[in-house]
Amino acid sequence: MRISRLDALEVLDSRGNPTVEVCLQLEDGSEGQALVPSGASTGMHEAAELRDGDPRRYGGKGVRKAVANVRGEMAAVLVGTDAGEQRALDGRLRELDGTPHKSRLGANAILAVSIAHARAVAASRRLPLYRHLGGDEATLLPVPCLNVINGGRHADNTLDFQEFAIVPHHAPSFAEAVRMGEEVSGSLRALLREHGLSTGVGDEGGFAPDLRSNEQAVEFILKAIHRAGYRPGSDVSLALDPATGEMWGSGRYRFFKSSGIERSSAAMIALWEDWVQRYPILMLEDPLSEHDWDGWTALSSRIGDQVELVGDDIFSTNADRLKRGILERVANAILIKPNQIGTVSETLDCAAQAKAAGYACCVSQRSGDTEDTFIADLAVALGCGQIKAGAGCRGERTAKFNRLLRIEHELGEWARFAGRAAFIR
Ligand code: 2PG
Ligand code: MG
Repeated sequence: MRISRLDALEVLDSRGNPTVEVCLQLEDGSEGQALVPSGASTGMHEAAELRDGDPRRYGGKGVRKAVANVRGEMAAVLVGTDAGEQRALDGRLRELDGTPHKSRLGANAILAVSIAHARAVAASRRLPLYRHLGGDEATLLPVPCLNVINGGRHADNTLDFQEFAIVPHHAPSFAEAVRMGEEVSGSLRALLREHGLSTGVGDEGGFAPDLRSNEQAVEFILKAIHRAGYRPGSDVSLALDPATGEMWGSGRYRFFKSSGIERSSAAMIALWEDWVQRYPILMLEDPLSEHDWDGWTALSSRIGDQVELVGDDIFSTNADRLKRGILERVANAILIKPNQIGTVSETLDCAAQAKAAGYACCVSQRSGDTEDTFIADLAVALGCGQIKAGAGCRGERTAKFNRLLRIEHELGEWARFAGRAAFIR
């Protein structure tokens, strides 16, 4: 089956920034489309997004060069050739780019082609994307982590920590978990209103109130869980992504939005030990910076048996970095973001490596996202049981939840819900 057409254009992401959309067609008429997301709190080792840098358009954020690379160089090489296996296509794209971080053609251009290819081949095989990528065993629906309070680089408020999420794990199905999550979210909205706080939302759809402290965000969420009729810890737990890479500088962590106080790595470790004791935290992502490997090792040995410690920036969905992490006993889980590495097959390989080492995987959105639902299918294909896709609010976030609701519906009695067992502790 040959690739008959490859097209691209500049469209918008949820922050109103330009991003790449690709459409790839096969000679049997099957078609795959893809839009790529973009992060705000990015790791240093992520694959490189290609932006135009022309200050006269979108403040330099245009992606016309990336689009031109798809329509020009990539189309010239791929159109008319056998669509083949995903791995072969991704290998060709990497080779064509020729740089370690996909900076020449742009990881945004490469990933869009890679995902569009996966979708076109799935369509040609008449399979849903999750089954095309994950095979017949792809029947496990992930537990959704709903990011109900936004801070850090994702909101203009007083919170240093980026994501305060709820994890409705004690549910019989994905649909029921989403319902529980939305009910807690509704209680939280009411609580914030009662306290005269803003219920406007941040980049990932969670509320973004000006609170006194990061702890207060947790306290509000725990109250909201109770008010919605659920038990914190037993029915609905917490997941935090403080994204501490954004707080890091000169070997210390600065609480840059609240107090301005700086803490050493040891003091941050003490803070997390305390929080994990006090609050029902199931998942703690990027509790330390990607530059603080020693801190990560120390933290992992201290609380790695009590909580899922997820490496986002430190691993950047990169199999080599994960390998080092496994050797140095850093974290016990990895965040999987396709655009951190830039192709579908490298994303699948990284997740497979994590699984083989006994690490949990959580598939994730980016803070600048789109209506593309690839990560929903990816989570089911991997059978990893965890996804973070923002709050159940804002179209680019609900698109993922709605896709998972449809997958669950389509699987019918074959569908299984991951529940608490998907988490490492
Ligand atoms: C994160 C992400 C997604 P960003 O840090 O995990 O929630 O944020 O896309 O800004 O890196
Ligand atoms: Mg993160």
